[in-house]
Amino acid sequence: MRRRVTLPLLTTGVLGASLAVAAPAQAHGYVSSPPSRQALCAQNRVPDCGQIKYEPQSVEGPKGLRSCHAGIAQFAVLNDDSRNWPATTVGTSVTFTWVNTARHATANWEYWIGGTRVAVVAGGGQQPGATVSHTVNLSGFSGRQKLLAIWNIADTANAFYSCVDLQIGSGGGTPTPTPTP
Ligand SMILES: [Cu+2]
Repeated sequence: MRRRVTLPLLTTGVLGASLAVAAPAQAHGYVSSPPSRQALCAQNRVPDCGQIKYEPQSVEGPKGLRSCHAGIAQFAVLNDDSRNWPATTVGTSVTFTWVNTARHATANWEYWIGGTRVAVVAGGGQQPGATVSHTVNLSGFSGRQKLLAIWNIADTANAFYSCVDLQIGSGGGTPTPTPTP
């Protein structure tokens, strides 16, 4: 599905840019809250993201990947940890909300931190709503973490990927006081 949209864009330059703006009407899904990397790009909170800004819902690849960009070269910025992605400060219970611009029948949703699958939510092969929220228990993790959220589609070999940068812990958003000399 993604290829139909994006392959022409790679070869048509300026025309491609205008088509890309229209792309969000048709495809897929991504984590909007806490904001995923592609959401931050789409909201202009992180600059210079390239094409993903116009189609944050299009990070689609084979099931089983563990990258932020699903191996898609034009979305490689999403997998670049050196970009200093803003992290959302959260407690240990976090509600993740997906925006689904196409409501694909769902195998499940997975939430990973590093090599640990911290949560899985069954989809039952059903079509989800236009938004889906899951509350995930992240106790056992603290500090800055990169969480990978995965939406596994029931009737294709593919999944959608969203990386969410979190600052997990007791701070509750209170800045750490700066020591005075
Ligand atoms: Cu789709």
